[in-house]
Amino acid sequence: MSQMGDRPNLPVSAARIAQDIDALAAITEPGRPWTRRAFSTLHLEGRAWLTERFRAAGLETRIDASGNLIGRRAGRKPGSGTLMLGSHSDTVPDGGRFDGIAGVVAALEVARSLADAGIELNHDLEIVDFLAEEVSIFGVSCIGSRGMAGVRPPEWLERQADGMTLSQGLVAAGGSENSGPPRRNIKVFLELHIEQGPVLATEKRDIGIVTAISGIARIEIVVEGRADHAGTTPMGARRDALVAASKLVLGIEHLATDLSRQPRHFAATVGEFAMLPNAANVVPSNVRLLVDIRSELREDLDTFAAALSELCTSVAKGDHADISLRQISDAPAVRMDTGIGTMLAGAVERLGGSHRQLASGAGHDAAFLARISRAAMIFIPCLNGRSHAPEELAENDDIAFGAAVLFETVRALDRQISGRDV
Ligand code: HGY
Ligand code: MN
Ligand code: MN
Repeated sequence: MSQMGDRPNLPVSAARIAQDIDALAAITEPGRPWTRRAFSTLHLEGRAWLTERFRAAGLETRIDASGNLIGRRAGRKPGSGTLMLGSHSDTVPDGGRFDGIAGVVAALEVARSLADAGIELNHDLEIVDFLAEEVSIFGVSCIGSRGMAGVRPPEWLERQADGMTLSQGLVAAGGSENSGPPRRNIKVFLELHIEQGPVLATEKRDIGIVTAISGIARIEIVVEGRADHAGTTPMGARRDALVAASKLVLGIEHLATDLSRQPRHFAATVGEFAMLPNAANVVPSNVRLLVDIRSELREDLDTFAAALSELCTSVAKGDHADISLRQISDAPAVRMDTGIGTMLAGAVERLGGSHRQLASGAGHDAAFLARISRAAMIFIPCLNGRSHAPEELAENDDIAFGAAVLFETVRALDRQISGRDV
């Protein structure tokens, strides 16, 4: 964790970063710190606040067709292409103040600090708050960044939640159902994010240089049993959907624990679970589970998916349940740009910090930006590696140090990348 006292003055303002983090954290569902879900009025309120801060930094603001908030400053050499920095400001329910938000605020601080220093880049600069990076009410994630990359599945537009379709949600967020062609001419995308794991904090490193972002697949499982009277139905004559689903949950945990023992990242979680009719005196008739699967290697995901299908077949037979599986999303693992990773490491060293490489078990918008530009990420430590929980905590000095690394790297990239680079 950075000891700011023993370092040169950073080219960014830690105080401004702290103000922005606190101001956004105040925009949350009361009594549910911190909850600012995509497609909610609170998210729109947070967006309005960010828009004002982007404009105060001298950025032109717009919402693109995919619902992303973009602040732009034209470069000195038109046609040189865009250097883009950003992350997301939506949260999981009862989540943290820093997941995504630290990256948006750090990116904004880079834009402010460049202006303060009178530095005019050759390239256009864009600061982005991506729409719905977290698994949203529509059950899918990275909606804005997939749209920008031109890979948002068209069938997602009809997904329903809270009385609206995703298409309507996009329009309400200022976008449109037609995301348009993939963005072109983004030369580099950089994202700062909290690690959401324990490595940097344990090793007392300032920065993680992300090597790869795990693949993420999500599979919906529906278990159909039969509603019956809880008092009169003999135990041997039931088709209890909850008992069958519970065997699936334990089997999934067992399969994933086995696969996680290999020297590469693997995890699987049943994070959504709904049962019907959910009444004390009725044998459960239906359970819906959403399985979230993370793998650094495609073959591990395929191994897990095959074993999951066998597990469902055997539980269906043993528990007289009908079990159906449906793949909801399947994003492959993505490697980050090694050349830019080296530049980021150089910036850390020039600023007197320590760094190490690590893969990301968490998904990020950078995984989709990597399809249309060179992409790289840095992690900053978070307390005890906790995230997606109110206990999530990143030190402001660590965010500021990460913002300074981005500031130095943007300047180096601007000098290094000429118009002819791809
Ligand atoms: O779920 C994730 O990996 C990310 O935090 N959205
Ligand atoms: Mn995030
Ligand atoms: Mn998250």
